[in-house]
Amino acid sequence: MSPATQKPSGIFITLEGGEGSGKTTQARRLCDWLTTQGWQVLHTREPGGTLLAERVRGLLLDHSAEAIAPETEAWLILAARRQHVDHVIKPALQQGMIVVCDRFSDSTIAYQGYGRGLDLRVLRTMNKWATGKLVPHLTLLFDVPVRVGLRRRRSQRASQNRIDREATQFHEKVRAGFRTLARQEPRRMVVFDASLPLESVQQHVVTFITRWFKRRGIQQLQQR
Ligand code: Z5A
Repeated sequence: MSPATQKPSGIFITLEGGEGSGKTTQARRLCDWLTTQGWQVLHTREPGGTLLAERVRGLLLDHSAEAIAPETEAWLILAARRQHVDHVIKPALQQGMIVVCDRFSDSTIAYQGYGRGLDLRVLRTMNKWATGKLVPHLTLLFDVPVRVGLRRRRSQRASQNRIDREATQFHEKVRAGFRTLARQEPRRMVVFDASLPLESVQQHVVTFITRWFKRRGIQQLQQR
């Protein structure tokens, strides 16, 4: 059986949001907190997470490369996802770990679908194919006004990657796309106000996750 068809037993949490929403910072802090709680945690990201997928990430974000068609962009991201799922995410879940992933399939719907205008139905089918139908147990969406996120991003980095450089209108569509997804799947996707100070956002995340675990009786898993 290929790794993508085995039933996983760990917990899969993804973090999503637009540029400068703070999800990378929150992912790191969440992993640290989960580790102090005694969990075995894998922190990973998309595009990326394997040697091959990180190379694809480099191609995708390089603004000096040739122009990339939206369809090419989608195929590259999905190819990287399959590698990541098969070689990193599913094996970790099968070991009972908590996998915390910075971006996953919702980013494809938000960026390539709502942002670039590719057909959402086609992207959903491709996502299923790339993930072997793996869906996160929980997705934390960090929502921040585009101008705030872009300002944070610019103050953080001297150079901008290919997708950062898109017009504000593109980032607005991506944000609206994420918010639509959260409305469509409220049980899986939880929205956090990422314009709050960093420490407050982190506190909201920890409080939410603690309750989420409790509701599912997940603290028992920790004893295993
Ligand atoms: N992409 C796609 O198109 N389709 C897909 O399917 C997937 C991805 C999976 C990855 O690039 C790109 O790939 C991404 C979408 C596309 N677009 N771009 N660009 P990336 O990893 O370089 O970019 P990113 O994912 O957008 O995020 P990032 O650099 O990791 O930023 P972030 O996670 O949103 O924020 P951060 O690094 O945690 O914080 C940014 C700064 O803000 C930093 O200085 C923090 O200290 C500060 N910060 C964070 N939170 C706060 C609060 N609450 N207040 C004040 N300041 C804060």
